[in-house]
Amino acid sequence: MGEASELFPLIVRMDEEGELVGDLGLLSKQDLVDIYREMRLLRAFDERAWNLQRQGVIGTYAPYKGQEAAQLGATKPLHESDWLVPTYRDWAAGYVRGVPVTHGLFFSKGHPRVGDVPKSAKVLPAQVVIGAQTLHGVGVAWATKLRNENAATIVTFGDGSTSEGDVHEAMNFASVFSVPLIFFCENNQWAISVPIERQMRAKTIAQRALAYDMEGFRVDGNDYVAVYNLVSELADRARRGEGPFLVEAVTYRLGAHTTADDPSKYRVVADEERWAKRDPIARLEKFLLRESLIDEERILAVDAAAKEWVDEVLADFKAELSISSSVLFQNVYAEMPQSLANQFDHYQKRAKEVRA
Ligand SMILES: Cc1ncc(C[n+]2csc(CCOP(=O)(O)OP(=O)(O)O)c2C)c(N)n1
Ligand SMILES: [Mg+2]
Repeated sequence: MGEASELFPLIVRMDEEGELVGDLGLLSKQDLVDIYREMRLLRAFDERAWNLQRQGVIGTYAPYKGQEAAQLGATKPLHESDWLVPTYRDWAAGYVRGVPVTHGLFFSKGHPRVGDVPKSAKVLPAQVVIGAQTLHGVGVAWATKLRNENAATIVTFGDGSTSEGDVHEAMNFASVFSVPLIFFCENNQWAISVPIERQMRAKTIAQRALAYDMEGFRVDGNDYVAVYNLVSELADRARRGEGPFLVEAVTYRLGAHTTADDPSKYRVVADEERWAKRDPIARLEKFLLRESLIDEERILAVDAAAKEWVDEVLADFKAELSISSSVLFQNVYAEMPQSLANQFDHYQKRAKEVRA
């Protein structure tokens, strides 16, 4: 067998200097201006969420800082009929699909609102049991296949998740039943404090596709242009019945695992600095500046827009915090069974008594 690096070469279209080493494919220069702005807004939200935890407003939060190109590249090409099955770090991906970004904050508070994913979004609630969502992803994809829905499903998971049995079962099942699914691994190099080298002996995650007779791809996860074009092609192929596929998006968790973590205890600064240079937003900015698609004035305008947007989003969040806990009863079953309806009735009567 050849070396994994030869079998699964890293797909790059825009390098860390913002130089195009491939073409833009399906994207236009204007698309990149727009995506730069959106990533900056989402980055500002993520940074503010971190501060909110420090202020005691929310509980534990898992930042996606550094993984914006992977998450947006994985979801922007999807069609309305497609599904996303995400994790606790995929708030930027969910946002693209129509889930309010504030769900990340509700999630961190254990607030019932987080189970209230808009039905039109076709997104499952964020999974925190490592790897378990890959099985759900197979189920969703299989269901769309049985119903002839012409839909692709993308399930996101981390590098650490690939050590879980669930992920292997999901890949085997998906392959045996040829489901229209993209396994999208955000390899951010770390599973909390465990580096990828301690997670597996294999050189790449993509090469695991061979074991399931799937096509596997290794893409620069900090290169929006590369991720977008790859996922776009694979989602088309999945809808045509050619799935499943495995994508390893090579990226880096620029922040801590969560607000409860301190990476200075286990990471070296040189490594963090090396990856900071590969920041997906910085490389887009370099490209756009060089092409005169943005200028310093425009960058300042995006800064201001980001602050304004985050302020608005947080105002919505605060307004919705006091939502009635009755939503706890309402997002469990499609149709509430009688036993739960009885409990709901009892709860409402008691709530009224307590208020009186
Ligand atoms: C089944 C299970 N085991 C352990 C944990 C605790 N845990 C939470 S996050 C995490 C690391 C996951 O790493 P990775 O899959 O790389 O995702 P990342 O957090 O880097 O996005 C672990 C072990 C869990 N949530 N679920
Ligand atoms: Mg990880």
